[in-house]
Amino acid sequence: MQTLYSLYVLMFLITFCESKNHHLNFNVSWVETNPDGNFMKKQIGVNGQWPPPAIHVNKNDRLEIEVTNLLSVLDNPNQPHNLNTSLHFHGLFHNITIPEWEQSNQNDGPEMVTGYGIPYAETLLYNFTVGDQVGTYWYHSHSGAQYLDGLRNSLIVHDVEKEKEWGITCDTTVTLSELYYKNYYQVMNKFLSRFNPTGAEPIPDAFLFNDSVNGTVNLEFDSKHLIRFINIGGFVSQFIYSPRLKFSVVEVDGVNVEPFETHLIEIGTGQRVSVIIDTPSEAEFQQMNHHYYGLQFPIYQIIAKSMLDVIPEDLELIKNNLFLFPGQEWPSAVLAPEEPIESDELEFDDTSMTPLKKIQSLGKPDRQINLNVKMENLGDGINYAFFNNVTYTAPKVPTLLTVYSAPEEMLFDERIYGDNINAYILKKGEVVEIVLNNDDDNKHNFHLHGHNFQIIRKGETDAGHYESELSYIKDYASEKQFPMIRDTVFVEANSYLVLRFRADNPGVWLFHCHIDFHLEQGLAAVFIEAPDEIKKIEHKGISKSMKHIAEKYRLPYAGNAAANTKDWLDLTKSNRQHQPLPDGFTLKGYIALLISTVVGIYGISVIIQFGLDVEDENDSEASVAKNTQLLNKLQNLIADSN
Ligand SMILES: *[C@@H]1O[C@H](CO)[C@@H](O)[C@H](O)[C@H]1NC(C)=O
Ligand SMILES: *[C@@H]1O[C@H](CO)[C@@H](O)[C@H](O)[C@H]1NC(C)=O
Ligand SMILES: *[C@@H]1O[C@H](CO)[C@@H](O)[C@H](O)[C@H]1NC(C)=O
Ligand SMILES: *[C@@H]1O[C@H](CO)[C@@H](O)[C@H](O)[C@H]1NC(C)=O
Ligand SMILES: *[C@@H]1O[C@H](CO)[C@@H](O)[C@H](O)[C@H]1NC(C)=O
Ligand SMILES: *[C@@H]1O[C@H](CO)[C@@H](O)[C@H](O)[C@H]1NC(C)=O
Ligand SMILES: *[C@@H]1O[C@H](CO)[C@@H](O)[C@H](O)[C@H]1NC(C)=O
Ligand SMILES: [Cu+2]
Repeated sequence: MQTLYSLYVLMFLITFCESKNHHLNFNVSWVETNPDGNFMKKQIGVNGQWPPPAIHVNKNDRLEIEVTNLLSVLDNPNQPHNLNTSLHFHGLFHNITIPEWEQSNQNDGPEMVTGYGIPYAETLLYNFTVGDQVGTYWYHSHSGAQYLDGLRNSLIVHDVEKEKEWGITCDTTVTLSELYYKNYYQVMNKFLSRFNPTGAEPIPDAFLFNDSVNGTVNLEFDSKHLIRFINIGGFVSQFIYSPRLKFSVVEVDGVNVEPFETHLIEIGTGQRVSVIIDTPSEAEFQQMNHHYYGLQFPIYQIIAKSMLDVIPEDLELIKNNLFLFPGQEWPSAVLAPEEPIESDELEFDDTSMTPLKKIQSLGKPDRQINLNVKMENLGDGINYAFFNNVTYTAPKVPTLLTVYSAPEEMLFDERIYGDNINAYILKKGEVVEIVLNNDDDNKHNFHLHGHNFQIIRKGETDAGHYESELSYIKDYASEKQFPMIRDTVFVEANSYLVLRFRADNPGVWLFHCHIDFHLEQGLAAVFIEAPDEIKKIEHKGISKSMKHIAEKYRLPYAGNAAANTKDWLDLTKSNRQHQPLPDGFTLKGYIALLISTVVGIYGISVIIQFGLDVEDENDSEASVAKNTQLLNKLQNLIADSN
């Protein structure tokens, strides 16, 4: 399967010598692709190839990646304007406190958090060491929802000793993602629109298995295979179900775990789960003729259907892929699962796993941060996502550049970072507890940059709010002694999460939902960790290549969130979210208004043609979802007639 897409850079050198420098040039440009065999789509590739290269390095290696933005309108005429790009290295800590590592927080990458995006025809250098981190990571654009167009792939940090200890002879990666036939800015325009008042997420056109379909994973007899599954998509969670060969989960999000045996894993966007398969000998294999599967060894890729608002009839939610043993070929038909599968009923409990390295629960927090998640419309009719009452609205100066430029005495004053980014200042060394209550009836998966965290509590679906006062008065003995640690975790619908980490990594770190649509709706907070240390260690400030970009494009690289360098507490010119909808203006009322507008312009026939429930007094979820879908169609109609 991969022969078509096998043009990638492989830099994995099994060497036992000291750390190595990997210098890469990434020319980022549009590439014609057809990953599912059904649609030619312009996607974002690197050096003329898509998918972008899988990066393989060893522990302690350094990566120098020079990224040049060549996203030309000539190569993709539907591009509305010049697009920025950027890279983020999901799961890597970029620890600046170790002088020998010589690296900057600027390498983390999200636009307007640690720097500016890379404009067309400009180049930015990312230069960092992976340090002592090992395992499965990935990189992706962090400019809007851009990575939905393919600028993402795996970043594997090999730990040669560990791989020897596991006794593996094969090590491969399988990425999971979704494919939209439209380009990301088109998808986003339609999504973040007053014609989509319920915030219904766009439905993917296809789902990919290692950037293709009908995937195969070749196995050898009598050997141990490591398979690193990564969800590099931007929306739905996916399950991998292997009814015949058992998985032994050994690594989750770069954290080695006590081997956990299962046939089913779940991987939300941003998450990684690595498994070992201990394969049969050839003789054993011959005996494995199953009453239903025969000698087929399926890998079912199951889409978490509850996350989709509307399910088109022709969208396959269970995809067939196969393990192939030597001599086997792709059969004329792959068998469906023996028992019917309902994705809503599947469960993979990550909290029941235990990290291999015994790290005690961090115990009583020094600091508690309460974040309540909700989705709501603002006065512009668009559906936004909020932590508490704030939807992340990018500041005028990237937050890290505010840290670099602020006077010493202002650094710990939350106000300078702006009142619309959910800024939280953390003190060096304190134990931080995030209590996240999800008031939305969808599940979300949250990712913290610069850290992984202990999962202290994870409520079941509809468990409601976590009683946060309890965490101070209860005895911590009831907590799991060695809680699970990872960097991206689900909160179930109408439920809660309690996470803890130690603020031992000075930097400006984004905490956000890894469903890219929700991030674009503003579901993000910014942790400004030990700003005094950042300023001291990174006294050189903005990098040469970033400064060049800022100067050329007249972008401010000093000042508070409003780019004010004179009065640090004057934020009058900062970016702010829209005003709320007027009181008593409900979602249903909003839909009714839209419908009457549409009727006004196009007449009732359009409504009838689309079967919109104008008189529908029923505001059940199903009816709202249906109307939303129809409104989307109407919006297209309006767009087409313009
Ligand atoms: C994948 O398999 C399906 C079902 O057998 C087939 O219809 C389709 O053409 C295949 N697609 C590709 C790209 O191989
Ligand atoms: C990147 O593009 C530049 C300018 O078009 C070209 O000179 C360079 O060789 C390209 N680099 C790679 C690695 O393709
Ligand atoms: C990357 O950073 C290292 C450490 O500071 C430095 O030695 C090296 O020259 C840098 N690479 C480039 C291409 O500037
Ligand atoms: C690209 O980034 C520059 C700053 O780097 C910013 O001024 C501009 O608005 C961005 N453009 C887009 C399309 O996001
Ligand atoms: C998946 O694709 C990557 C390249 O992006 C390749 O290295 C890997 O071997 C592929 N995995 C399988 C199972 O073929
Ligand atoms: C959010 O609520 C707080 C406290 O009620 C208030 O001070 C702040 O101005 C509000 N922010 C926004 C953006 O509405
Ligand atoms: C960063 O490095 C320091 C050592 O200087 C260490 O104590 C800390 O745990 C590291 N932080 C992370 C997140 O790895
Ligand atoms: Cu979300």
